[in-house]
Amino acid sequence: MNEISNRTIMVLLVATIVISLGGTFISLSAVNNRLTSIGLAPITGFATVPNATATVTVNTVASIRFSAATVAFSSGSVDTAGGFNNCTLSTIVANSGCTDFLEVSNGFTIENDGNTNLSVELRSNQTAAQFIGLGSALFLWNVTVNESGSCVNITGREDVVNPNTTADCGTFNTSTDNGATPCGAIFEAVSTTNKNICPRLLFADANDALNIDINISIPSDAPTGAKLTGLIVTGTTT
Ligand SMILES: [Ca+2]
Ligand SMILES: [Ca+2]
Repeated sequence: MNEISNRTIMVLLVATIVISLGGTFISLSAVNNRLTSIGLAPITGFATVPNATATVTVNTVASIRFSAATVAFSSGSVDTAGGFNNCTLSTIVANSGCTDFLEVSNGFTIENDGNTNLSVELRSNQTAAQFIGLGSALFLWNVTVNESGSCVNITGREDVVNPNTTADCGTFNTSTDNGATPCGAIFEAVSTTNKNICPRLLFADANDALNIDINISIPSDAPTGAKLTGLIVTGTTT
């Protein structure tokens, strides 16, 4: 004998209730007609069935935060005595052509701490020239997934952060990505207008974080002094 599906059970249950209520209505109508015909008030009250319900509505919260919000290379200078014209500071590879600056091995991390998937955009509040004070300076960024599978596109393909590293290219599947370029430049110049770095950053805590690494090149003739710049991330419900 075939098992009856849940769907079929539900349909039958609904049909049974409709028939039962219909029968009650017909019976009440007959009684009321009879009461009215003999000058009595019709039945207007209905028995109430006590019940209790508990309801909880979880509202959608779009929220994103920097879980690692500071990169500080401290102070230093270009190693001109060593023959370098530029000092390159990076959160991915060792500094190069520099003296005294700190090695920083972790960039920024952003995390989706709400309960809805987010499209993520990133911008810098300064260009390289504004940040370092010289047009030949470089200020570059790179985005990678901090937890595997954190960022997907609308069809669910993973590792679609942009710009990304060659490490992300290995999982690219040409058959499911409509021929789009799998990997951007490893580092690219920061943008002072919003750039989408992840079409859909997931919210479940195990897979909800992105890395933003930076690379700064300081020419030997850059003006001295403390330099400070900011990155602004925007998450939009998708
Ligand atoms: Ca996480
Ligand atoms: Ca989360």
